[in-house]
Amino acid sequence: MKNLKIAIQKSGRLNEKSVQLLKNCGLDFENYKSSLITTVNNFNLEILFLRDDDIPGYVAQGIADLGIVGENVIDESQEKVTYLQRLGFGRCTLKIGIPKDSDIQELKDLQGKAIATTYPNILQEFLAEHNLSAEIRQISGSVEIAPGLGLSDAICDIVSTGGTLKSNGLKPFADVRRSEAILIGREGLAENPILCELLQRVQSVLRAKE
Ligand code: PRT
Ligand code: ZN
Repeated sequence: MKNLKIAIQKSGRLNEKSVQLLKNCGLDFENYKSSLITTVNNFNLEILFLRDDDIPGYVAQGIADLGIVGENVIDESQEKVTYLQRLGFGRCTLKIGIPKDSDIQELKDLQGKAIATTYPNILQEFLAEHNLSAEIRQISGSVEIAPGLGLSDAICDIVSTGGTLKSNGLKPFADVRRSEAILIGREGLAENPILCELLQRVQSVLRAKE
């Protein structure tokens, strides 16, 4: 039977837990940091190590059959993929943060303001849901310093402990969406016997953790 390919994050916050989950499923593979693809010795699976942002697109295009990636990244990508299993790690919330001394008090005060983010699509959807229009300033990182530099009135970024907001003179203002790591698949994969076996193993690993 043809091997399936699963894409996981090469390095970063989801890498270690993704590797651990696959190992806990009984999969035997070398976790080479330098190679971008590895074959599982005892299961019909190959593992691709990618930037997380590329995972939804690879799966949507069928270059990878499966992927492990944060919901925030899936939503932002707007790619069409199937949710197979919520994985319970990588939990965080995409939030709007404002300077500690900001005069923004209610959601409607965001009207016409500038908001810096690396998540322009999710933010646009959130603003539209609340009938707001704001200027979305898309930047590629270090979003939390934007208000201090006079680049924006607010930010929209991932928060987990809140420490980064605080140390940049910001406070959480509104929750945009929660996120956790998800096992995704390309469309039309549902009946695949390798996937069924893998999914059963993943679910029993998750159950054992409860
Ligand atoms: O290199 P690559 O593109 O693959 O990785 P990346 O740098 O884009 O992502 P990475 O590794 O930082 O995060 C991967 C995924 O982990 C994210 O897409 C989220 O789904 C999830 N996750 C969980 C987080 C956090 N927690 C998190 N705290 N992603 C980012 N952060 C950052 C956040 O951007 C902010 O700068 O941590 C800072 C806030 O943390 P606190 O604890 O100070 O609030
Ligand atoms: Zn990324």
